[in-house]
Amino acid sequence: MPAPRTVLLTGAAGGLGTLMRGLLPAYGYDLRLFDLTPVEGEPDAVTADLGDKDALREAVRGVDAVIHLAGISLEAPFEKILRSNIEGTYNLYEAAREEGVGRIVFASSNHAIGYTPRPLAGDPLIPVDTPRRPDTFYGLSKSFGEDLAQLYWDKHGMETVSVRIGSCFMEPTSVRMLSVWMSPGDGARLFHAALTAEDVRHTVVYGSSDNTRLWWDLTTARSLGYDPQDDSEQYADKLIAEHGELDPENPDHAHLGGHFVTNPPIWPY
Ligand code: NAI
Ligand code: 15L
Repeated sequence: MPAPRTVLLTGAAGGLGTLMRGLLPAYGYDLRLFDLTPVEGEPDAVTADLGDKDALREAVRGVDAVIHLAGISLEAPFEKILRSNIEGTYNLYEAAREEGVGRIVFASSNHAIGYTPRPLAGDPLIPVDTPRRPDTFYGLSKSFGEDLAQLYWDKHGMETVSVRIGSCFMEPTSVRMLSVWMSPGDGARLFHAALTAEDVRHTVVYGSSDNTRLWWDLTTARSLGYDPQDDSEQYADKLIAEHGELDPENPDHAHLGGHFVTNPPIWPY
């Protein structure tokens, strides 16, 4: 596959989309933007719902690849998750198939495996082939997305890198995030690797920086050429002084998905 240049970024108005709009053009990408919400300062962005198949078809026409970030990013009633994340992701894959787009980078989430016990000191890192254990309907939709990606590789030869993102924000804000944080710079490095690696078929990777307190195995991400540069450890003293160390008896601290297991944040719209 020739290196992609024109890339559709869905979810461009969101938190991660905004960070990536700032960082990815430096890698030489020409971004086409798509979101339900207008993208500030971007009059050419497509403002449409993932349920609008015609808009999606037009948006993917002529692009080399898609970074699919759009969707509900927290917990919500099943019917809403069904529409935006399950049907919406299916609509995107169908549009991409019909228009001959060869590569998708899918924003999966750590919440596809959120019920997995988080490793304690001395335990092995969590591998990418650990059984999926979604912690919410939201996590379930990411699990669906990964299976959809596998189906579209097996049946149609469309490639996907499913990135099980940890927490991609400017800084980690909890002790859990010391383990799962992905700096925005490393996020852009990983998306670039996922867009340009050869023969990815359907590859699942974890999306985080090279954190000292890492819970999962970054080998598969590194095999795409990802070379993380950041480590959350610089924030550890401050966060631990504020919140204390994780308590393995507390269910929020005992599972990879953190408080999504017991009391997930709810999508406000
Ligand atoms: P966000 O909630 O800030 O952005 C999501 C964007 O998707 C919003 O701009 C929203 O308008 C758009 N959207 C929602 N439903 C839509 C629909 N039906 N049609 C078109 N657009 C729609 O979320 P964030 O943090 O930017 O995350 C982006 C993606 O990455 C999401 O898929 C999320 O699940 C995933 N992710 C993010 C993580 C993070 O740390 N930021 C961690 C794990 C996964
Ligand atoms: C996610 O999947 C969410 O989209 C994001 O808002 C964070 O909550 C992140 O996981 C996390 O686990 O910190």
